[in-house]
Amino acid sequence: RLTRLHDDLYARRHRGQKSLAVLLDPDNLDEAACRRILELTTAHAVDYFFVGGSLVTTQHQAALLRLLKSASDVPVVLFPSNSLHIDSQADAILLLSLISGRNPDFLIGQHVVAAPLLRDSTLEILPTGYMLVDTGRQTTASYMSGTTPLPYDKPAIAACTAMAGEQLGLRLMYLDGGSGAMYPVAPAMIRAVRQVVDTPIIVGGGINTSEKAHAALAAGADVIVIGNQIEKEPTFLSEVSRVVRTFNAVPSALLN
Ligand code: 1GP
Repeated sequence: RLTRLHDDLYARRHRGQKSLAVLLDPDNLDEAACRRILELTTAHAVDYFFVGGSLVTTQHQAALLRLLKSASDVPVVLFPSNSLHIDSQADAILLLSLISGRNPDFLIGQHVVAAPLLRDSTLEILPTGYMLVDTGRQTTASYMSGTTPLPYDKPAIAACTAMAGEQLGLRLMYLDGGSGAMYPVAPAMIRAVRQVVDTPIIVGGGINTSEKAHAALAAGADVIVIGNQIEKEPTFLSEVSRVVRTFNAVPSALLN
């Protein structure tokens, strides 16, 4: 089994190097929009493409993956909502266990169905503790998963949840306000999780300004994920990649 992306994420984490992931939702992007984003990524460092959505209603994912793999060297990571979205054209998969929720289907059920498919695929598996956070309105992810997100202002619950996830062997933690969240996960919550786990921390949902990107990274996020805002305004990519570069140019001790 490959561990290339896993090792890279941990090496970056230990160097204090921050990363940018662009989330591409096959439902929201046509080929032209995707090509436009790809053009911009050649000039502005993107570290990962995440592909997926909480509810995929079209059959565009395979074509999107084909396009990404043919036009770019950026690693492509599946961000699946269920076992139907496994596709070996990608490099890796976030094998999400929805540890903020209490729905057994998203803690282990989907994984049982996916296990033989993943065994026979070429995908690198990234076991990920996925935590949905309440950010002001019900998101597709929380509705579709039938789970209650973590309360926005309870960092201790998030910290204990992440700790439990790490103790169970999960290798990444993903704090997600959900796509198009009204506001992003609170820096206090990111900080609380940062203090208790050694895993790389991915943060996404509602990061639509440079300030919000900066706040998430300064609080301890290793990877920030941007979806909606780049779909709406692809040039946001240059702004946000500048923020990530600024972090990587300064010794991390001065920023965290
Ligand atoms: C959602 O973390 C991602 O799962 C990205 O969210 O689309 O709001 O950037 P946005």
